[in-house]
Amino acid sequence: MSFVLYNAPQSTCSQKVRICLWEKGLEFSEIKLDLFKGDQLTEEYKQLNPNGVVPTLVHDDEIIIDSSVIIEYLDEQFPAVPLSPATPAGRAHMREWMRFFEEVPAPAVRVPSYNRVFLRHFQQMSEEEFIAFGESKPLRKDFFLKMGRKGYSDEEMQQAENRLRMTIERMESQLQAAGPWLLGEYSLADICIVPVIVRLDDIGLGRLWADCEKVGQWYARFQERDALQKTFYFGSLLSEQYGDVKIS
Ligand SMILES: N[C@@H](CCC(=O)N[C@@H](CS)C(=O)NCC(=O)O)C(=O)O
Repeated sequence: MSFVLYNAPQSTCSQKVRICLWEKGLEFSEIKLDLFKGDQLTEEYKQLNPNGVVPTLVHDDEIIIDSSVIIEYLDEQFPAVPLSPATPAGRAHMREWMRFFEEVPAPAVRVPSYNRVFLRHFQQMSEEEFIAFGESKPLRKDFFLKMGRKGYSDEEMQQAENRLRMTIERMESQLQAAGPWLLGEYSLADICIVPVIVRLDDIGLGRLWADCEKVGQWYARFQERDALQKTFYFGSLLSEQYGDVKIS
């Protein structure tokens, strides 16, 4: 049995899958893609993942794409370490959280990440290079070209921060009601959101949960997990590459 994970050290979607693999105790090899060089946009990679994004998991001959799909696949295939509730209703509630995380905080966290860190790579490109890079993106061409090389406006930054804060407030209420993990027991729902929380912490937005005691405790508990420590090997945090990122 073999697992090859095409991913990027700093990508939050990739980190979700690495955490899940480590939690399951599954050995895997990593192929690291440089997303600024466009490794994810080559024809060869798009044969594996037509969306031109990471992560992609190759399990023996099976190619699985999309981080949430991958972690649900792993959980079904390898139930010895269960990461989903035992009942259909419990699993439905877990997926409600996962879909919410995909829809709200996952896109929102890209906004401060782009403005504070990623934008500098695009500003170094010529206009032609930038347009060609945007044109080659299967999923986010229009969004990318519309954003241009100026980044998001202050209003868009504020809206993203509001969505992230709303997520954290929902987590706080849920942890108060269920706890110590989002569904009481540790599950894929926790794995789905923790890379976003790590990213916010890393880029100096930890104040978003300064008054949320339960979220703070949940995060501290996560940091003690082996799977999290292994996932965040050196180079997985933006601050380890970009010295100026931790500004509040
Ligand atoms: N829904 C997809 C989204 C994947 C995604 O957006 N990946 C980002 C990194 S977290 C990426 O590859 N970005 C490169 C690009 O947009 O060119 C998933 O969860 O796997």
